[in-house]
Amino acid sequence: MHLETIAAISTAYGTAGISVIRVSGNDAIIKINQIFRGKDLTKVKSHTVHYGFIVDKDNNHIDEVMVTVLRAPRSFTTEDMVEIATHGGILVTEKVLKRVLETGIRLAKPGEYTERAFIHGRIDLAESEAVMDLISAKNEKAMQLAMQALRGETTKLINDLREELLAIIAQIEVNIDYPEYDDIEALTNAKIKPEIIKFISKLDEVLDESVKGRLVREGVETVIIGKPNVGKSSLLNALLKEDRAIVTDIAGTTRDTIEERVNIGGITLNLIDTAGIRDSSDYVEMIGVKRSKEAIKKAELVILVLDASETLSKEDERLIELTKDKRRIIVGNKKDLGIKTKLPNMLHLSTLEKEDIKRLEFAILEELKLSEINEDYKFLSNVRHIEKVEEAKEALNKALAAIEVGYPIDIVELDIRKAWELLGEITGDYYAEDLIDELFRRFCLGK
Ligand SMILES: Nc1nc2c(ncn2[C@@H]2O[C@H](COP(=O)(O)OP(=O)(O)OP(=O)(O)O)[C@@H](O)[C@H]2O)c(=O)[nH]1
Ligand SMILES: [Mg+2]
Repeated sequence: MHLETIAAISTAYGTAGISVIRVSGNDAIIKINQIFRGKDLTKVKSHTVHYGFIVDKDNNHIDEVMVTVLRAPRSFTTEDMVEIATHGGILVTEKVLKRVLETGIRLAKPGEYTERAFIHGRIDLAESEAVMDLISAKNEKAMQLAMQALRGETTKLINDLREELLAIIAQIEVNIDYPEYDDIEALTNAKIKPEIIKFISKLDEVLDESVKGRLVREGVETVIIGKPNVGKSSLLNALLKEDRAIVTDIAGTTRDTIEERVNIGGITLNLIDTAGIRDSSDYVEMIGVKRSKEAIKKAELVILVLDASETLSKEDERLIELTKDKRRIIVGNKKDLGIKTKLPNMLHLSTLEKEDIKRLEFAILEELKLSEINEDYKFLSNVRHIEKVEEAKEALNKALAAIEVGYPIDIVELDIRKAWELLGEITGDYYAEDLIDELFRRFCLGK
């Protein structure tokens, strides 16, 4: 397939030690050779680096550069590639790029290098998206997940699932050609139906596990709530390991929500400290309390702080009730003052004790069940992939419904095939042009 030769600045825009301009396509080496003074690049071996100068039309030096030559197919795009390392600096880099484009090379679109790797079959769609996920990973775990997908583990998971579905389809086909059962109903009810049910439960498993993937990528919305003065802000500071929120012994110190990101065992928590909740006549505090309640609604994890050195108050009980359906951790704070309140699952601690904070961090990971995330790769972290699995599940539920009402087997088969195709859209075995376009344009320029 012949595609135009493209170029773009692949390093971040700004002043830096060096910048890299990437060129890819059939004419990459010949064209860059025309504006390069140094060795004859058309003659050098692949994967070698060469010192020289990029020159303008009058042979004046624009910049002193190092040029890497990568010959097809051993490059990121599988095309001939040249990477020009210029002196960092916006002006110099742009001048060199302008000169590169003067040779007739076109400016690359965002994600076009990765798109080419996909078009040429070096990576599949799921792997391309993993490249993007890797670039935008905000924490260690998200990075690990993207790396796993990049190594092809998403592809393997999906291909295995598709294989199973294909086996079901094959059974139907065989039975249409060589009927083992006298009537269709016997076949669908005895064989196909239980297999679809089993397959749906497998998809459910993947979907359940995938929630973790999303939490890892996007961070976990975590809200700290409790009565005034129980030590919520102290807890926020302890988790952040800095004095972010104001702590005083005056009830009602925190009046508005405070948001901070904190990294726990490679997981990002979007931590929100709230105004203490109580019935109040203070207008400002009332608004704060309202926000706290909203924060609880949105939260994926609630840390409910109680003062364990006192007995439970009505407000405490209300908060316990209010958060009972949430993923939550109940903290019994101020244990150094003596413990008067004990509840099942209550984690007694003091915000002043480093060891206690470590125990809390561990409890958070346990609660999110994210501590063992690496062991088994049975989930997806990319939102588009998750949606496709959900759609496949819908199609299979339709197939089941069709069996229920006694539709002919070839009608049932249509829905099963649909599910098979939908799963194929994850790896790009099935795809629409505009999907590909849209996906790759989300990349950054030069990738
Ligand atoms: N003894 C003891 N005091 C604590 C502990 N944690 C916090 N405190 C104290 O409790 C008081 C209230 O702490 P804050 O962190 O401001 O409490 P808060 O829940 O954010 O209070 P509001 O913002 O008013 O709702 C401060 O005087 C803290 O020093 C602890 O573990 N033990
Ligand atoms: Mg506070």
